[in-house]
Amino acid sequence: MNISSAIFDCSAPDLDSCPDETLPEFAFIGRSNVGKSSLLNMLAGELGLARVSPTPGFTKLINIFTMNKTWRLVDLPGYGFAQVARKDSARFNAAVTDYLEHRANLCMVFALLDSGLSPQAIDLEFVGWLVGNEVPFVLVFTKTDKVSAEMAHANIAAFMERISAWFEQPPAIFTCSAETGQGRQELLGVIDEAMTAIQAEAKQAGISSEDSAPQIPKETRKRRPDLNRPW
Ligand SMILES: Nc1nc2c(ncn2[C@@H]2O[C@H](COP(=O)(O)OP(=O)(O)OP(=O)(O)O)[C@@H](O)[C@H]2O)c(=O)[nH]1
Ligand SMILES: [Mg+2]
Repeated sequence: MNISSAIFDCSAPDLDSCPDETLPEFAFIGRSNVGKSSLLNMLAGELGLARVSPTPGFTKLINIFTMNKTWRLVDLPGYGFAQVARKDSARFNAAVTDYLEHRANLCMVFALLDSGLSPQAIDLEFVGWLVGNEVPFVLVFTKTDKVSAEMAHANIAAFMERISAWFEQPPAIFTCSAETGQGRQELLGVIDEAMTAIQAEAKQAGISSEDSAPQIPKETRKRRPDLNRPW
């Protein structure tokens, strides 16, 4: 997939301030500093699109970018940043959980984990939350340029071992580096595949609307039972 245009749309403090739900969205979530904003820039092919910082807790709003005029990337505030957690007295940012639970045009979440770290309690807790709330997600292990392939492999295997009992079918796993661009084609492939499925869904919905309610494929319904997609 080629990215022909990447445009900053808006920064929203909460779900109600997000733009209309007409375009499919793909969101990045993970611990503060894991590399969400950097990965967004890497996929977009534009270094300065989302703001990156070595200071954890840098992204504080829901930042939305429109890609190729047809879908959006969403940079979410990270979790696990001590000061934010203390102030809000909540483990995870309420605007983020609200967005993940209720955004009807959310197609896929990229749940980011640091490939250089052994399984972290807060990441396990968050992935458990995604599973419990039936949010569709893939796992993306970041910063592969900073760690040996053996170490990354061991950390990924340890994480998968910890979560394996939660699924019949484990989530797809990807690795990436915002420094080297590793993983870019694979992650754009996830978006491409989802967009193709959505286009098919929309076509089917259009055809079937003459004599019955728009049909959402069974697989999609299974993932998000209450989802009422806008397309
Ligand atoms: N070596 C290396 N550094 C990275 C990579 N991705 C991000 N970083 C660095 O990690 C730091 C945090 O990156 P961000 O992209 O701002 O992380 P974030 O997850 O958006 O962080 P918050 O907005 O605070 O939640 C920055 O100093 C980045 O330059 C990577 O793939 N490789
Ligand atoms: Mg950020």
